[in-house]
Amino acid sequence: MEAGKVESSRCPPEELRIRILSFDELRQRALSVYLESVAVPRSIRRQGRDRVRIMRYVLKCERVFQVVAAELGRIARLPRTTSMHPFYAEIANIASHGRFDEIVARAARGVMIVSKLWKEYRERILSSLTPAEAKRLAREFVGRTLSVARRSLRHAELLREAVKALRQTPCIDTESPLVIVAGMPQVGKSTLISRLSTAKPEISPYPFTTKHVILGHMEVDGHRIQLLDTPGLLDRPNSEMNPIERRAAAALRLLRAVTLFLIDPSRDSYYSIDKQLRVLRNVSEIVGVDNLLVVMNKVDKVDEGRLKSVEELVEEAGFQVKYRISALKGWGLGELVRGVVEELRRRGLLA
Ligand SMILES: Nc1nc2c(ncn2[C@@H]2O[C@H](COP(=O)(O)OP(=O)(O)OP(=O)(O)O)[C@@H](O)[C@H]2O)c(=O)[nH]1
Ligand SMILES: [Mg+2]
Repeated sequence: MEAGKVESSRCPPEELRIRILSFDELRQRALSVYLESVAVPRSIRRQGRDRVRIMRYVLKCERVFQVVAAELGRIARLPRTTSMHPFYAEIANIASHGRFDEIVARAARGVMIVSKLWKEYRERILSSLTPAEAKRLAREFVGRTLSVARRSLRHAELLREAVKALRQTPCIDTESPLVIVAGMPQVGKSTLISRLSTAKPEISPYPFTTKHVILGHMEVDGHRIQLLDTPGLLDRPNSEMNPIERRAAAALRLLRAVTLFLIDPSRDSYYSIDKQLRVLRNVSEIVGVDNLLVVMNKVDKVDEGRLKSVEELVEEAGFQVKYRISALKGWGLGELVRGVVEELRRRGLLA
């Protein structure tokens, strides 16, 4: 890929479909290949027993080198976040505490070092005068190679988390229209997504039920529209968010979309209206007030008086409730979908 060119595909890179071994797993593999018996070619066998024994150490060390270099090489070939779409780069960095590229680079350095070591020890073991000397050098080589592997895999755990998080992130086509559903935990985002789209996310009365962004599709007038369910957001700055909230914030910040902000107006809502309005303000700062539609959900639970008073509070905060819906009962969804399509058109995101 050219320098500075960003991956145009919006899927997590294919190369991420690898399993990353821990250092202990790699050491076990390396030691078990070292202990396996090796067949020495006939040409060497003619050179006498000592030569055969020396050659066995060369072949054993070669296998250890191959196992370690292959494993570090697989990591070293992972794409850097700089070549990923910014949304996927952010998902990788959230899980790896911003160290994804550093860990990949560390593995690449590890490959270089073990390759150099192998070149050096191969010569030295081959020139051993006795099998005892070859054995000592072989052990030294294995010890040094494993210590490079240990250093190279120091933060492999974080990389494993990042690969897992990326694999759990759906392919989002940014050339096609996208609608993001956001709001505090428990306002009914997943219920709405499951009503409107092909996605069937988990729904429960516990906050942070949704932990990753989830993509669904709906067909309207022959158009395929993507709907993205997001984890709930709390009222706090990005630096204090947990990784689950940060994934929602990343979607809002880095994907071009129309955002539906859901409010739960009920008296027993999980979070107060005050808190929900503070989060609304934060979200509007991220996506821009023009890219946001405020939607009142759960209207099946509240009387008209309560709805009016919550709407007034929303207005006092500088916003306007555009739609009243009940995702659970399916109320108001036709009007909401028509409004969303209109909004996508207005913003040039739909033909
Ligand atoms: N009465 C009523 N309950 C609803 C409505 N929509 C959602 N709920 C309930 O609210 C609870 C939370 O719903 P979810 O869809 O999981 O909410 P969420 O916003 O995705 O929650 P997180 O994933 O935790 O952020 C569930 O018990 C739903 O049944 C609605 O329109 N009316
Ligand atoms: Mg949810």
